[in-house]
Amino acid sequence: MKKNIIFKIVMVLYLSIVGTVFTYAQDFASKLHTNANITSYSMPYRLFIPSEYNANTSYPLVLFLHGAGERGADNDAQLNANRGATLWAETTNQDSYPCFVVAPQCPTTGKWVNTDWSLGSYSITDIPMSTELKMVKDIIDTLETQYNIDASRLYITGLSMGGYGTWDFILRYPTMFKAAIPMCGAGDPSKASLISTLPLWVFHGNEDGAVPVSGSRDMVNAINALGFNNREPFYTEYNKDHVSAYETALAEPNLVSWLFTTNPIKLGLTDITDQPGLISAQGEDQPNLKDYAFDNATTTKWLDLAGANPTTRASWIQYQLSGSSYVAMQYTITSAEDFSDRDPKSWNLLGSNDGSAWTTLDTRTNEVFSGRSQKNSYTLTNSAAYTYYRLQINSVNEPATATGVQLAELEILGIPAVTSVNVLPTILNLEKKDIKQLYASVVPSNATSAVTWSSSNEAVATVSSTGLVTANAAGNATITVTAANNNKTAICDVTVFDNGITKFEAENATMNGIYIVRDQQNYSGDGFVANFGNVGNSVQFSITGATAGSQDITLRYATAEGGAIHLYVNGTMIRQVTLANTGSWGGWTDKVDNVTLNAGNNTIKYQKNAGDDGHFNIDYLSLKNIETGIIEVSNSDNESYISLFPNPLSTGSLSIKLPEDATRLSILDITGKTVYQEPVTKNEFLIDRSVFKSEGVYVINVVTTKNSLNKKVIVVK
Ligand SMILES: [Ca+2]
Ligand SMILES: [Ca+2]
Ligand SMILES: [Ca+2]
Repeated sequence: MKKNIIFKIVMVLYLSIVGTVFTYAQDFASKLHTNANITSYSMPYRLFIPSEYNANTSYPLVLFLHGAGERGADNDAQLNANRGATLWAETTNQDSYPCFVVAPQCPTTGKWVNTDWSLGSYSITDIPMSTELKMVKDIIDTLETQYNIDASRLYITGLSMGGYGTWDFILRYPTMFKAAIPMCGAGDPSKASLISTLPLWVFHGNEDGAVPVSGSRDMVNAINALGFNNREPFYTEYNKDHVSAYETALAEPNLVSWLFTTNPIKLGLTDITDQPGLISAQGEDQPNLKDYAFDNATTTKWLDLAGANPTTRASWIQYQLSGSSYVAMQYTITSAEDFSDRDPKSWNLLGSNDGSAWTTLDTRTNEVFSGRSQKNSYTLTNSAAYTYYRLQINSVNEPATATGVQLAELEILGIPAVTSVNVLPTILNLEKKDIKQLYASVVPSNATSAVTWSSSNEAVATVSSTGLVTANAAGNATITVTAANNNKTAICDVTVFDNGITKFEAENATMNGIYIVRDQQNYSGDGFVANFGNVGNSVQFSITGATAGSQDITLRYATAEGGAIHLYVNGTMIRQVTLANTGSWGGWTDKVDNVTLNAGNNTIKYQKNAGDDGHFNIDYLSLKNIETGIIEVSNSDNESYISLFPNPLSTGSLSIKLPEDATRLSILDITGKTVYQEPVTKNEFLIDRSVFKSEGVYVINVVTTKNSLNKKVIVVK
């Protein structure tokens, strides 16, 4: 893991020295912005001015917000770490889309958004706009007074910490930018309606270990929940880690042209007949051709005289989509401006995917158009997608007098079909009682759809309505997620083991100098920990309910280089442990050690000491003989910082108040398994009793910026 990162940094530096990035960086003027009304420091920024700049022409402007690693005062790192700023200044792109590019640099002490970027979604109400972002806005406002910049064509993009900055900026100033590209960041989903019509192309990697992918998913889901938004593209999720994801996004071939040509989003259903397609009809009569049924003008019409059935004037007209299929949900017919006897009266709306096998979507008889150029609307109950839609007209209004059938417009309204559903992960290996969150996403991402979850074997594993899997007993089960739109499914194969072990996940342990990563496959729980490069870096497991005496402890780890680390039990150094090369950073292997434990609470720590070498990914520590009937977790000394009410909990919900610097709330059952966890975005929680599956003692664990606090709650059912 660590090694991968180092390699990547070396690659980026190499490219920036010999590649094109550096060349364009030279074309950016180095500037310093001061505004004592906002802050006392001056903010460095780089400014690219279009080479053919002419003050009589107005130009668009692209603002780029860099990531945390490029903070500082050198006014250089934000240009050279990646193509986030320089992409827009590259000659080929300037030739097509001349624009200003602004790349401010955040001081090392600041953030674009004052939230911990490992936490994902946050509240813009709770977290005021940062001084740094205020300075950025002031830079843009000032540049607009100095150059001929088109205020209606301001664009914003940013990655990582700058992805947060991008969401924050557009949520606080929803009409300032014409379009935005937030990469690998997070925002405030509760405010999604503010940007419901803003064109967005959102990027994230689902192996992101720095900013959780939930940050982008939460925003995308919140925007989709507002209704059919007709965005395409909208959200691109790669099977990649943090850095690879935004580097891949910056290399998307259509990214630049998309930004400069996208227009405000039209909310609501799409008229399928406005998408590219082929029109056909049973017949048509000059000059009232079939195309005039789809030209969005009620003054023009399609008329079928010769082709119509002479008795009923029955006929048909059809629209075949050239591109992907749509789910029709509504349609409208507008009567022509003359000859009411030619109006359609009875018809079927048909759908097909091959033009020969047709499904009836709707049947109408004795419909009346109350006037000329009258639009009637009809709702469908349909979730299937089709590429062919045909209006089969069975009779006209007055067949006795009508010389044909005609209509002014046919609209078929719907949403893009879900073409596939993805579930992550696709394979789950769980120990009995493990709980694991599954994630579903639909393709294309603007094809909004409700999803449902089911298990093939609930005795082995159950799944909640939100995709939370609980392992109940040894065996196999298949979890299926189904998208209502077009009925597409995806599966996750679950294998549950019952080895009588209790897992203590490294990502829930106390960390010193290390961090949570998710960029390898097949880890247990919510991730693993890495960065054991420095002396003193450690992971410490709090073991509850241990049996006294000699015990085997099993560390699950992976390393592509091998090395050694020191093992401590209850603060005492036991021995140096060799962790052999497992062949790759995701080559998970068990390392068994024998130690002596006390009854009840123990700490087991793996720490990098002088003389140890190598980097490791550590997934979890597992033990047998963990007592499940007793819990001996001590309340933390400063337990008063966690306030629980009522305790014991017999009815209602549990009220939890946390210290101001809390970052994560977890609830563990008597075996030490996490039954509930969420990042702390507020300091008061109401936990529903359903979280506590059975009667007994539970531990409320709170991670703060300084330490990890525990407090027990007794649940009486
Ligand atoms: Ca139309
Ligand atoms: Ca027309
Ligand atoms: Ca783990």
